[in-house]
Amino acid sequence: MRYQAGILPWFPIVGWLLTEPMFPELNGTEKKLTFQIHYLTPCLINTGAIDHWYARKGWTNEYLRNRIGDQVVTVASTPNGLADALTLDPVSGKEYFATPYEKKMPFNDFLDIMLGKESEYPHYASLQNSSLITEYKSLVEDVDPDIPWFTEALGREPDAINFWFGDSRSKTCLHKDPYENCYAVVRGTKTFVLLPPIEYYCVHESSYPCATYVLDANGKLKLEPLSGTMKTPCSPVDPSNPDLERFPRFRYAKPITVTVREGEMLYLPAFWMHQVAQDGEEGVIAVNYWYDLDYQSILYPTVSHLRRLVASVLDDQEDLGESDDED
Ligand SMILES: O=C(O)CCC(=O)C(=O)O
Repeated sequence: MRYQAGILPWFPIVGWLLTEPMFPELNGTEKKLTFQIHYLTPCLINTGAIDHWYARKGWTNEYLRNRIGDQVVTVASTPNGLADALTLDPVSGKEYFATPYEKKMPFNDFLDIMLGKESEYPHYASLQNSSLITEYKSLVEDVDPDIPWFTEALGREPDAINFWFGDSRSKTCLHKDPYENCYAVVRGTKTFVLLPPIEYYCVHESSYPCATYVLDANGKLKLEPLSGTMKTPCSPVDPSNPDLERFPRFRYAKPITVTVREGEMLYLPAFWMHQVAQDGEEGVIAVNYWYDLDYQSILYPTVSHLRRLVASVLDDQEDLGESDDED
């Protein structure tokens, strides 16, 4: 884990002081993990947590083709590889929160693209909504049904298990989720840029009208505004290359860059903002477990309050304070 911020290295010390009296029955590693969950800091687990998964060695291209090659899967496609992102429509000159074109294709054709076959647009198998259990259910036995120590610590089962397969042309824009996230990389490398919820002020979130990509008569992607939909809150900042003239509040942010390599897992607490890039010669495969947020805990009201405070000091952003959409 490479820290760009100065605050996180202190957390283990504070964590040790707090967990020592609180969890006397746990050993050192368990204490650290328990602290991470209770005190909401990300944690890179690089101690072979998923080495026992069949997927680690077994998900070769040949195996994937045999198992799911003929299956039709949903693949997200946008001209610039950014999905659910603030996008300038070149036709109207307006900015939209743009969702991707969802293409249905045999997994074999998608895999060919991941292995280098030319395609006009980036392709990313990033369906979510528990995609491992729906579209990729033939692979479900190859990973654990949950992360046992995490299930035990939270006292509940995962809400969703997602399968991700993409390449360096696709990137996930800065956003946050109301989920506790255990994110395991099976092939390639993912790079997360992280910001804690307290830095929400810095990311210039605003509400934008929605549009989605569709195919025009020539098979080209074009943006189609979605009429009658609510505006969607979204941050326009690229935290790995911020434009501080346009987004001056980002100068107060202390982004943390975490590289998650093959066989490693990132615990990403709920509401931490994250941008995700990826790199790998034969594409990048990951499986993640989303655990529902404990809405009874202090976290949800605290983050909502922070959001309202920020909205109240920025005169043009009252609607953000009213929004309950935490994505
Ligand atoms: O891997 C990605 O591209 C995005 C992952 C993500 O945003 C998440 O797990 O919440």
